[in-house]
Amino acid sequence: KQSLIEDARRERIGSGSAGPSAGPSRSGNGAVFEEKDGTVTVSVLFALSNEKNSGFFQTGKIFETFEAKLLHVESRPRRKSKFGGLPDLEFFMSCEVHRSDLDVFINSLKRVADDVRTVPEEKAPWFPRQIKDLDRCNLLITKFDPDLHCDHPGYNDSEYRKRRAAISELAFRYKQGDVPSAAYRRKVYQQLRSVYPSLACRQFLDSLQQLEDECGYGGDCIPQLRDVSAFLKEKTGFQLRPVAGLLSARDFLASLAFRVFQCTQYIRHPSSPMHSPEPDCCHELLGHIPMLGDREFAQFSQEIGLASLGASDEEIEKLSTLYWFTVEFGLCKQNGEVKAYGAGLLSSYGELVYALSNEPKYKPFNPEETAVQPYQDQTYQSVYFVSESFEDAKVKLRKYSANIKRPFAVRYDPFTCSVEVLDQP
Ligand code: HBI
Ligand code: NLE
Ligand code: FE
Repeated sequence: KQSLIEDARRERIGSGSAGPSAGPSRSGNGAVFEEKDGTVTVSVLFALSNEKNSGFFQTGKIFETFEAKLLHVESRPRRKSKFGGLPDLEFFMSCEVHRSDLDVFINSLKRVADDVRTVPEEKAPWFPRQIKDLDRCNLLITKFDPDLHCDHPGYNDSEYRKRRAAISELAFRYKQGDVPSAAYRRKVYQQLRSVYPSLACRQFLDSLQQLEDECGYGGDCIPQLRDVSAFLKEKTGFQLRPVAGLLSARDFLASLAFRVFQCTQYIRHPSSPMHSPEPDCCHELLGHIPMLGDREFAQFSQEIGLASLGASDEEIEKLSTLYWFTVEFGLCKQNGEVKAYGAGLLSSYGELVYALSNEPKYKPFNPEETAVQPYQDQTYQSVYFVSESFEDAKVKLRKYSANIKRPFAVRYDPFTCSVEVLDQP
């Protein structure tokens, strides 16, 4: 898991949108170093002209002389001002050197390479600052990929796999602001609809009614992402964007900070209509959309997203567990009865009925405890967390988020759809 995240970071360093002449995205001077038993980790950027071909070997010699231990190397062509000739190369190298050698090491490099700069270590993982940065939040998890897993119900169904590949393609090409239009199909609606009045929370039922009146829910066609997105935008400012499959928790949660919900568009295999371990359009449309049409719940969702920006991997793990037991599988009290508000329940007839039967174990929602509750995503949950109300869950989550350690605070500016980063003294 760690290595995927690392890959993504590298990918981002390599694909910085500023173009090939700009340095890696984390540029700037004034190095911050990690100190370990007399050695320091330093990331250094420099350029080598192709006219003096020996530059590469000379820098290599310097690394050798100072016994610099290489940790990471990247190169890329640098745009040239003059016409013709091979482009200069720009290098990014991280290495460990002896603390006492550092200044001489850098000065030696300056004699053989151009534009030598040291770059600070990252204080926190990269995160999106603007809504269009979500185009780079696209790290997919291959967990439920029907092409790769022979226990997926669609594995032996080549028609199904072809259709999913086509739908994925649309999501890969999507850029923030595009208007998507993949066709939906439907199956599960009537069966779930019949049990909602007794098992779903009030907010869900209100929203669903509006979606039936205004968005074609319950009709002959599966509603289009575009129409549902416009509906939500009006109700709570949430908008939808298509995604090809399961995203990394970090990228998925980051979108929520911008009131953007990443929606899968393929449908579950017809052999298992009443439960699917992976999200699909039934899950998004029936489980998530009605809840995101509720103002209080929309705010709750965005707050989880904001808390995730730049958080450590351990905190992301906890936040995604919280998300799991609230947004996906949450129960809440209403007029003395327990009702479902979690999307994973509201889109699975099988689990919805199970969760509100006498069988499963209930625990009161309490973020510290909920965040570390182990869970699995293959079949029904063995425990559900019940909150007193949404308001109560929101207040508790806010208190929990305030305790997450980050070297900065974030604030969402709805006018520019951007996150402001406020450095903490
Ligand atoms: N990706 N597309 C998609 N949909 C999800 O619901 C989703 C995801 N990635 C991660 C994830 N959910 C869970 O880890 C949450 O608990 C964050
Ligand atoms: N189990 C849910 C369903 O069948 O709709 C999907 C859960 C996705 C996390
Ligand atoms: Fe979901």
